[in-house]
Amino acid sequence: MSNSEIPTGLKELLQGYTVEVLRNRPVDLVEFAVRHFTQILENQRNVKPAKKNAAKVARKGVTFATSSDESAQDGKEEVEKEPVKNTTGKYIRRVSVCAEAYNPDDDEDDDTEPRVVHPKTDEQRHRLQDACKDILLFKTLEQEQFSEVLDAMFEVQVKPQEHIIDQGDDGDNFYVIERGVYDILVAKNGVSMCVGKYDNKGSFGELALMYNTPRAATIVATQEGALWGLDRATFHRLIVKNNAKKRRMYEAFVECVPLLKSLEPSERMKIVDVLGARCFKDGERIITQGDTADCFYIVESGQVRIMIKIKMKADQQDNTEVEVARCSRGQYFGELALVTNKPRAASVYAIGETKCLVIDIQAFERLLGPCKEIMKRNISQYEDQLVALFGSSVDLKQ
Ligand code: 1OR
Ligand code: 1OR
Repeated sequence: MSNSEIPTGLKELLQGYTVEVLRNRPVDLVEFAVRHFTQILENQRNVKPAKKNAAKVARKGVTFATSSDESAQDGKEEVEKEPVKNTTGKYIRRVSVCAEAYNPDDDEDDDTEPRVVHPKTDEQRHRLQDACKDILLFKTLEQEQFSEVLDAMFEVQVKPQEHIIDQGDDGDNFYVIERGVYDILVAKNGVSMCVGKYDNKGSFGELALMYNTPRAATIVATQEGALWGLDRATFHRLIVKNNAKKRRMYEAFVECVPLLKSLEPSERMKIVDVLGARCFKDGERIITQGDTADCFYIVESGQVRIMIKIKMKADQQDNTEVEVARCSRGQYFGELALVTNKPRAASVYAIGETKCLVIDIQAFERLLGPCKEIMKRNISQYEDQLVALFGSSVDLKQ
């Protein structure tokens, strides 16, 4: 039947696409297909002479360009102008930088770049190590890479009301907070809103460097403070390269996490880019009831026990911790305090050696919005479950 005949060239076209997919491992297959076939079309039509970077753009595949950056969607790429330092040491805006397709596997010439080292006193190094010990982006680095990161970091003193980052600017540095409180402001339709804050810990400024996009928010110090900066080139060489490894390691796992099923593959990969992995020993406390919350967890291996402090009315015995639930591979915990904006409602302990993926509150807000309905539905069952477990003779003790 002529209708079902395979058109000439179809097999080769699909094979070519498949080969490119296997080589580049793009997150978004459809977007990658559009780029791939557009490139073939352009080559066939020979519309314009091949641009120096055209092949590279097509090869890179995945793009996380923001919608404001139309040139990236056109597939254009401009030569990046190096940032220029002004007198205060802050990089001023480069003339024009387009968001380029992002592929953390792309090694470029990173290995030939000179290592940046900012010498530090023992006291400085001590403070730096302390500030960096819980930074999620550093949690999956090998020891050697982590040392290089520490070597490259430099101290920044901050004055009240100082803008560390301005939304829309090009990215210069990534920052780790040693101390100080910093407001996160996001402007939409000309109106700037405070959407959160960093309180003496955490890090910011990774997005523009990871995806080569304009700064997504403004960060303002509300008081005197201190930061540690990491330059763009070193961030690329160590963190972005490590993200390629992270993607390979966690791609299959995050696909199987029921909570994340409703997300697009590219959204799941953005979660992988910013998550950290933490290992806990048997019995180690991961969350303490009553604490302020700053992150969210997914169990990768092992198990956790959720314990609630209750006051039994019958015998007035205080502080009894009771197990109310367990989570194992693929399940999450620590969402309740983030969703309700309240202290941690339970303590969580590792059962055996346990590994969890950790996402900070800002990334949780930014990337897990679409999953919040599912979480809220499950949260509404917590109270019911408590009553079912213990009857009405218990009070939740904060
Ligand atoms: P950057 O390089 O884009 C601004 O520079 C930084 O602010 C950004 O990296 C993040 O590290 C940090 N949306 C976007 N960026 C945020 C957000 C955020 N919060 C912190 N940053 N949202 C707020 C979530 C509480 C979403 C707002 C809609
Ligand atoms: P969090 O941020 O409050 C403790 O930190 C976490 O334990 C909590 O988020 C949930 O993810 C998890 N009550 C309270 N927290 C629970 C419960 C729970 N189950 C799991 N978590 N239950 C009833 C008591 C009100 C569940 C009983 C099955």
